[in-house]
Amino acid sequence: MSNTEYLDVFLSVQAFQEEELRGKTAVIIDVLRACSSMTTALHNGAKKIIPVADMGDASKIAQTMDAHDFLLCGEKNGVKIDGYHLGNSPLEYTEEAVKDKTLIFNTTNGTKAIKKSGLANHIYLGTFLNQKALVDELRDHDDEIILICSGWHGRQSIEDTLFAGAVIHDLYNGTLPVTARDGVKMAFGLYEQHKSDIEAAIQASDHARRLQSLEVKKDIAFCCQVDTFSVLPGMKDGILTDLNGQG
Ligand code: 3SL
Repeated sequence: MSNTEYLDVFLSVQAFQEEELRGKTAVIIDVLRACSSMTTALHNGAKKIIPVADMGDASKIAQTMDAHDFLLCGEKNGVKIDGYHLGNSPLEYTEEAVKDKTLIFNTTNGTKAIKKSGLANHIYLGTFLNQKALVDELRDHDDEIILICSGWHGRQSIEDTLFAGAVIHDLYNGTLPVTARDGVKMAFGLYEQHKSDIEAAIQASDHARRLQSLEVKKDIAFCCQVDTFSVLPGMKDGILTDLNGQG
């Protein structure tokens, strides 16, 4: 990528207005754990994912579907929502659990970021798990790309900003032009500082501490794996599928 005018980073869901994404390419980042769970689910054969903003929308969609075809998935305060089939640990999204199912997905920050990006021309999910698949796709784009860090309740998160920095590092082959935008420079700088041990930086994050208190420590190491899957989760008409179709 040469033109620095065409890349920016928003550090949380509350850091942008929907109109700012009109006609652009949006990458939704929620490393811990929503995007990692959805990426894992598509790799393991989930038919499609319907991200929703809240439990009410999830229920309305579920009522229109055959009970055998869908799973209600997601969390509130990091814990599986009562009455849902699955929570938000990527380790739950096994082939046995999700193959050929439609997942109705509702989380605290990640699915809200997806829904807020509806005016974008292209919407992808980005995680360390599918980093190369995402970067390979972005290299083919000549439109404006916005990396959207889901963060936590409007605040920035180290894990999401680090992944944005990893994508920026790859897109610019490790050398950032001085004309890069502030958010791009911040994410790139954070990545340069921690690229030798990403997991250590994320294990020391605010969100990792929240997850450790919920006894889901294994999720953190899983979400820090790089290029584990070749899936490219992409949105069309409100539905996420694997655009690489390989799973
Ligand atoms: O914020 C979200 O969307 C979730 O990823 C948060 S949690 O990891 O399930 O707590």
